[in-house]
Amino acid sequence: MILQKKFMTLERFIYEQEQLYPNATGQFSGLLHDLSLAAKLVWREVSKAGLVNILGVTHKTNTSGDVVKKLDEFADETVYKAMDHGGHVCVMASEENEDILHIPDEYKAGKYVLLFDPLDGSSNIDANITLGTIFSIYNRISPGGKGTLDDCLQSGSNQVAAGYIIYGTSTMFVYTTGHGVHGFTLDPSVGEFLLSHENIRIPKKGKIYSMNEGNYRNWSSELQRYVDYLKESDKETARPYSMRYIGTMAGDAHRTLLYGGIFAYPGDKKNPEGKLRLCYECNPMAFIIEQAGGRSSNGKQSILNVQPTSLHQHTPVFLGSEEDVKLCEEFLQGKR
Ligand code: P6P
Repeated sequence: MILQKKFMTLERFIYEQEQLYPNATGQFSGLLHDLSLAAKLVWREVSKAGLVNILGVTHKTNTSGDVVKKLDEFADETVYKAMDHGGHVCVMASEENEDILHIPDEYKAGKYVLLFDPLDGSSNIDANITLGTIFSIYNRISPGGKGTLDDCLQSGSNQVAAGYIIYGTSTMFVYTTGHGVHGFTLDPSVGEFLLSHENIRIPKKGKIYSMNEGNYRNWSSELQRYVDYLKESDKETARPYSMRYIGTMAGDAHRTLLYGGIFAYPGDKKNPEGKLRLCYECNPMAFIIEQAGGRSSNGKQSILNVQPTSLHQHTPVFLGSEEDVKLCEEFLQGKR
């Protein structure tokens, strides 16, 4: 067994980060603790999904028209119940629920706002392919009492933290509070997330592109030209690129964060705004990628500068290595 250089648990890391803020009340640390507990509870079910009657569908569809799987519903309820009584948040919003989620009257409302996609990639559940939970944390902007829709419709640049839990070959908790990106790997034998990827930096340029080419015929000619360019041979620019795509944004974005390259879910002629949700998927992932030295875009500007107007709105999303996303934008804007 290779012992960690520094045996640092997520709990200890959160505590040490809090010491950097003399005026910290501990609410933010408490929020992250509760979120890490929720992550372990979801992991416990995800890791044995094939053994219990939790696979399959609920015969419901969510706001985005996705079929709701039993594990989706379990993850959604687990995150909400882990977060609703700690006094850290004043309101929540989930990709699985049409409206904002209020804190029960019997509990204190806190100063933070939590948006989450409880189980990203649920179309992959029955095939045992990587899944994720994605979250964004904001300061409340409403004066007090119950949180409001406006608390949830803040631009991504207002995020105070963002992260994801990825349920893959191992389970990792990856997050940023605006001071770099750090990854913690779950050690099931002790039930702790241990620091395994301190201060993750994305390569400036990669050689992997990650998008669903099944939609190629519906893409703009500019995007088609960009993808065709990546497939041409040119040693100087390390082309052709390899294509990797698992259909779980958390998994594809995590690989892009570590290996570099570009992940995209573009708009197309049928769905000009694409499929991915601005508030639950694109904002948190854009914050993480930019904090790791990468770049995000909706084709025109950083995802973080888009002002949400509705909870479940979609956005085209391009994110990854700075040089790769910049080149993609040049093609999209007709400059190449
Ligand atoms: P497609 C999963 O359902 C998801 O919301 C994202 O996690 C993923 O990137 C995308 O949809 C996959 O969509 O159309 O390629 O199957």
